[in-house]
Amino acid sequence: MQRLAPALRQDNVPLDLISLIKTVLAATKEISFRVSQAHLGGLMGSTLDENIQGEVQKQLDVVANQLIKDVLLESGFVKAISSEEEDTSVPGDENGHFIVSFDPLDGSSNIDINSLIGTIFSIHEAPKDMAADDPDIFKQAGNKQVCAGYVLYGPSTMLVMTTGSGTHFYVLDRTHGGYLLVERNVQIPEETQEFAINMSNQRFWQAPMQDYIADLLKGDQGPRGKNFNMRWIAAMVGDVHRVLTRGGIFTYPADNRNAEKPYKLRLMYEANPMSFLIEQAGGLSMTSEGRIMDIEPTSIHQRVEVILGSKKEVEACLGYYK
Ligand code: AFP
Repeated sequence: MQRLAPALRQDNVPLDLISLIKTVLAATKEISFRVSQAHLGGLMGSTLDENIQGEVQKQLDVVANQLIKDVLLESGFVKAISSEEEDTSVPGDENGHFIVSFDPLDGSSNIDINSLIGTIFSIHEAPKDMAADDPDIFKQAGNKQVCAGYVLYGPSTMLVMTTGSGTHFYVLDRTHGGYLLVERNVQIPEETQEFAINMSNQRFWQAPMQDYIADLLKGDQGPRGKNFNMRWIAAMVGDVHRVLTRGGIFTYPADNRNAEKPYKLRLMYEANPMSFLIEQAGGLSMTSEGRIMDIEPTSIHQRVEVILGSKKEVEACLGYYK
């Protein structure tokens, strides 16, 4: 099996980006170890703090954030970082070529139940004419990402990553401590009979999503003429990994639970990197109005509607919004 660096060189990834990727992944190996230690490491449960988005921070969230933040800021490759767990962007090296957005531990509510969690990251080139401490440095659309990926801390630790030459799967080989390529150019089947949505929010969705899901539930008796199965992991990394592996549609639609917060998922460190991975695997990643990666961001913690997965199923869903 190919090791990470040769696999990246085969895709003509520049050496400084390879070095940055290896830096991010060094932190994920440490997080993988800490996650596997669970109670033994004394890191279970919540801290007394909330992040800027009003969510209770778990101890592992804080530790994972600190690990990634430290390695990135010490590396010299990074001009600034932004994280789900940081209020604002954090300046790094003025001469750094890249900016990195990340969710250190996605799916925090799964930590206490020993279920799937992961780290999501998104890398852009740093604009040369902007200062490291200017938060506007992050106002770049997802279509300008040079790398995106996640590390899934499951029964095995898997890296799923793209640098724009396909989406590839790697597994962390604990015997030598490196990520090995296990599947190159993953392709999402165009059609599916599996959907992922938090059904408990059904009464809050807009009419088109209500109608779409109602038709899926009618199965072979309804207009779709086939039965659908449902899955919900409550960690986007887990749901997107299933979609990349065997197809499906995953959505966190707009809802009217809170008029000031119609969307749940974050653009910069959830939706954009996942969109890059999904599109590179032949899938679609959209809002009901257009392509997620074409959104021009207005703020670091911006939230967005997400409808992604198997091409034909995403198109079928979007058909209800026309
Ligand atoms: P946190 O990691 O911030 O707790 O949230 C995870 C997440 O943003 C995303 O990974 C899941 O798809 C979604 O929330 C789950 O949301 P529900 O709470 O509605 O199940």
